[in-house]
Order: sequence, then structure tokens, then C-alpha cells
Amino acid sequence: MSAEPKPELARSDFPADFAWGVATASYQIEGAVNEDGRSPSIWDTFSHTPGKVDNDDTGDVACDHYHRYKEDVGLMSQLGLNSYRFSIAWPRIVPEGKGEINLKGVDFYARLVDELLEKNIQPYATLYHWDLPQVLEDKGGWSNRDTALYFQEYADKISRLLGDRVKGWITLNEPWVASILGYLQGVHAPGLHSMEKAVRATHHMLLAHGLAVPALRRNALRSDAEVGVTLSFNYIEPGRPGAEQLAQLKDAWDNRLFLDPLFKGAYPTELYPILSQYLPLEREDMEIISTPVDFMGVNYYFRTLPVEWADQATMSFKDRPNEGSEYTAMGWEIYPEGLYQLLTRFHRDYGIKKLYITENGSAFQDSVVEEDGNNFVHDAGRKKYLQEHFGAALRAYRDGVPLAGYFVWSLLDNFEWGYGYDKRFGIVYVDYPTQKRIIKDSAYWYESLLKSNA
Ligand code: IFM
Repeated sequence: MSAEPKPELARSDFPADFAWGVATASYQIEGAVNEDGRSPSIWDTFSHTPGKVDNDDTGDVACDHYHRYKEDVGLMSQLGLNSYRFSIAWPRIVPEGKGEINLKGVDFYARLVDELLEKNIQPYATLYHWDLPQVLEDKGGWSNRDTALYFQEYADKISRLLGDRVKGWITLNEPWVASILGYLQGVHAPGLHSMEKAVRATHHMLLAHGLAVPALRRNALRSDAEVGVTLSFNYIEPGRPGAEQLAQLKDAWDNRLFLDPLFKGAYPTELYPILSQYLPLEREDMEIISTPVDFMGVNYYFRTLPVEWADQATMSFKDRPNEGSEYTAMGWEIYPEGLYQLLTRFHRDYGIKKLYITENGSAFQDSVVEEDGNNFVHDAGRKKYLQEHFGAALRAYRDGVPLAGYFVWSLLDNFEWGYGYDKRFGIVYVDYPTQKRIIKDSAYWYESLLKSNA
């Protein structure tokens, strides 16, 4: 018996006011690191430290989006997108980390937002996508409680100035990655190896979020404005019989370390033995942290199958590969069902009233081919990845999950942190030496979905 062909997705399968978007982040695309009063961030320091990033790549130029934002917004408009998630660089807005605001930095984002609105693309701004001002790291960074207060101040300042135009406010992007990879595993800025600092950073990021929410609400003037937070998730299943408890612990660490405090007002009990010795918990912190938000952003890429500990002291697990599965250039298993499972779980177990997929996408080895004098990137793998994940999202929506939008990671190939420019996640190819943009087949597929029955 031959398998039924999969029905094509159509725009009208999703809600009429669905946010169809792409996502990017400041340090990964902007470049212009020394312009208009921006101060160095921890990622400038980290990427300029030899050996920290593949090929010693840095974000100095990146996609030069700081100067080419109009062209990039033009691409989004051409593809038919109605939403764009970008991040604001704290060191451009408050170069000293606290205190005086830098209006030239604000002006860049004001121009970007105006350009987006002009093209009917709704702005979703993330306030922290990992580029902490280095001056704050010099005072302990996120392991210092004051950083949470400075974040609140920065959030207040920028939202006063853009609150009349920005639709979605996202306090933090993937704080797990920022605290655990940055302060414990040392593979992200600031490159530290301390459980104590990682736990303190975790708590202070959560606090920073909770402190910022009321300020954002106060300053967000659009009647449809929303305030939320974006977390990273991987779908975890036991990698062998008998590894159920291990998988549950990994889930607590990877997926619930931020989720539970935010949406249940408590850290996962399984983690008390490791957290309790270092948690800088003060009275009322958990109430502040669990201040209600309008939505949660879900960043999903892959499944993991833990089989044993890699190192218990650093809470690292050994995962097994799955025979028969396909993997991306990051070595991540392609598992769309994981997206469905996670979305339905957040709805069922946490009752979260609105969910966005704020990132989903894949890196593949792309190549540019010339046909009839034009350049193309036939990224069949990425196109399939997106088709399948949009399909899983649709299934979740049909099963009652309040899914409000989908932001593909990423608009452009960009600086993929410790991997530098080797890993390409864009639906638009960037030829770095010339900064020429080439629309990949995956973007044409997305365009056809958006124009299917708009
Ligand atoms: O590039 C990153 C992004 O900055 C955060 N989420 C995951 C992406 C791919 O690794």
C-alpha cells in the first residue's frame, strides 16, 4: 500500500491574526560594534578571545544589518511576512549598563521599527539576547543581583521610547543558554565554569524578567501590546530502558529550570539538591518572578535521548543518536513530533494562555548555484524541516493549543555564537565578503505558504 501524500499546508489553516515571522538577534546580525556610542558586550570580549569561537569569527561586521536594515525589511516584505522578532542591544541603549541613555542607539531601533510598520510588519522586540554590557560583567554580570535592577531600568527606558510602536515585548531570550552555557559550561560568554555563578545568574535573570514586566506593561501603549518571555526547550525521552529517572532529571534541568519558576512560582523539586546551596533567594523573589505574562515564546529545535551521566557535577548528560533519524549540520536530531509534544504539554500542564514559536529552524551546508545568470540556494533539507515543523504546530493548534505565531530562525545566515559563520540558519543566504543576500528555496516555500490564500 502506498502512503497517502501529505496535504499541503495553507495559510488559512492557521488563525487569521497569526503572526507569520522570522527572528534574528542583535549581536548575530548587526555588526557596527563601535558605532554611535555602543559599548562592548560580553560577546565582543568572548569572540575576540582567541580560541573561543570557531575560526576566531567575531560579530564585528556580521550581516552589516545596522546599515542594511532597510534592505532586510524589504526582503521580509517581499516574502509576505507580517511579523519580525529582533533583539535590542543593551550596550547600544545604555552603554554604561546603567544610567545615561544613548539616543543614537535608540534611534537605530526607532528607524527599524518605523520601517517595519511602514511595511505592515509587526515588531516583536527581545530585550536580552545575550549581549550584556561588558561593564556589568566586570561587576559580576548576572551573578550580581544588581544586574537584575539595571535590566529593569534599561527595559523601562527603552519601552518608554518605543512603547507606542512595538507590539510584542520579550524580556529574555533563552536564559538557560545564557546562564548555563555562559556561567557553567564556559562555551558562551562570559566563558565561566562555576555552578555557583550559574545558579545565581539563573535566579537573577528570572528576577530581571519579573522586575521588567510591570515597567513594560506601563510603557507599552499599543492596545494590542503583549509582554512575554522566550525559553529554549528540547524534547527529552529516555535513551534506554531504565533511563526514565535520568530523563526526568534532564527535563527538570534543561526545560523546567526557568519554566517552573515563571509559570508555577517554584523551582523544580528534583533540582533542590543542586540549587539550594547557591540560590540567592530573597523574600518575595518568587512572586516577582512569576508575575503573570501575556505569552510564552517557545524555541524548539531537536529531541535528545539521554542514556547516562556525562558529568554529574555540571549536570551534563550523554545522549544517544537515533538510528534512522536525520540530523542537521548542528548534529541536532530532526524531530517535529517533539514540537507537538511540547506545545500540548505547556497548554495541558501549565495552562499558558498564549504561545508563540519564537524560534524554529535548521542549519545545513548550503551552496550557491548559478542558473541562467541568477544565484540560487536549493536548501531542500531546510524546506522539509520547516514544512514538517509547521505541520506539527498546526496539529497542536487543531488540538486546542493557543498558538499565536511562528517565527522562523532565522531571516539571515548569521554569527552562530561559538560556531561563528560556518553554521547557516538563514532562509536568506548571506555572502559575507559582498554582503549580498540570496533568497533560498526555503524562503520561497515560506512565501508560497503565506501567499497560498491570504
Ligand atoms: O542562533 C541561536 C539563537 O541565537 C538562539 N536560539 C538558537 C539559535 C540556533 O542555535
